[in-house]
Amino acid sequence: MLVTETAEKIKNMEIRGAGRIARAAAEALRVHALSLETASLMEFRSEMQRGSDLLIATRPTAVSLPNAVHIVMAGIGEAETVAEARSALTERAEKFIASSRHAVGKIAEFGARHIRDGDTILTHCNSEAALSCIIEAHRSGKEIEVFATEVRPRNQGLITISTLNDAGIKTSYIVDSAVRSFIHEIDLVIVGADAVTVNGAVVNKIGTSQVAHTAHEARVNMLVAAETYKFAPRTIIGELIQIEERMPGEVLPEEIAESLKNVTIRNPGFDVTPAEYVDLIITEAGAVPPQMAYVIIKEYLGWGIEEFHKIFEVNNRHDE
Ligand code: RI2
Repeated sequence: MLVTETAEKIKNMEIRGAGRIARAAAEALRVHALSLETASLMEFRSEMQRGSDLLIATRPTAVSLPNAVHIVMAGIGEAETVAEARSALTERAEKFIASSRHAVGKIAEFGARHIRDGDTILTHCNSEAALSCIIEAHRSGKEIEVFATEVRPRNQGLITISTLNDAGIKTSYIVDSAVRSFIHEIDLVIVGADAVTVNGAVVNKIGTSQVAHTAHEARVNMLVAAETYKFAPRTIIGELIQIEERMPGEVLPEEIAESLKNVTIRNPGFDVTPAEYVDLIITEAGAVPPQMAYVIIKEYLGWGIEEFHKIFEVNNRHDE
């Protein structure tokens, strides 16, 4: 079953990157909807829900994942037959995947305009959206250079330098702790995002907030490239983004870790960069200051506070 396989691949990071996991989840739900053999709408609904829950549970931080699942699953809402539900779901999944790819293209176009000829850019982790801006600037003829971090412990920096190398962009590869040593050679920082909260804080790969703090201190601008489906609606009602803590084995080999009885290995995958360290968030809807996060959540994702009131009302009715 593709949903189980996809969930496993997202969990072990064979499929990774906030945008990619969102598209993979939408595709898994599409195939699942097509392959479910049942004439009962109730059974269809609950099987699709089971698949959705499985996908969402794989990685807790990237909000692109629940947002994609929610967008696709909303197709079941009005359906009166299995055939209607199936066709609405597949149509929504296809639309989401296409619009996600289109969004990255738009971000590339808008983001590249913020990169000047001669700029040296620093990026952290491996973000398709952030790299698309850099590659588009290079493609349009700007002479640019990039500094890319290693990104311990999973070393996503290796994917970044290989992509930049293939694009023919001059790149320096540095360890994460070398950012401050090189910040005076940097004109602009561009990173991606796993989630953007309603107050404009950016949740991204561990180390991003250190990069942002260093850039802020050195007065280097910081751009975040993030599709609108990376904004987190539930932060409107005070929910916090859960920071994924991954296995200690990613940091140290188990035999070493086990021999150090008094040592605990902590391995958070993400951190939070406050809005005041972010100059602009480049979305497919345009470049916006982080303070506009609520507008993006409401206008582009369709989640205003009214939506939550409606949900609360329905839940209260059920409780009575
Ligand atoms: P795009 C990644 O998470 C990184 O934190 C990256 O910055 C972010 O997703 C956004 O990536 P991970 O899956 O969607 O490597 O821009 O933990 O590709």
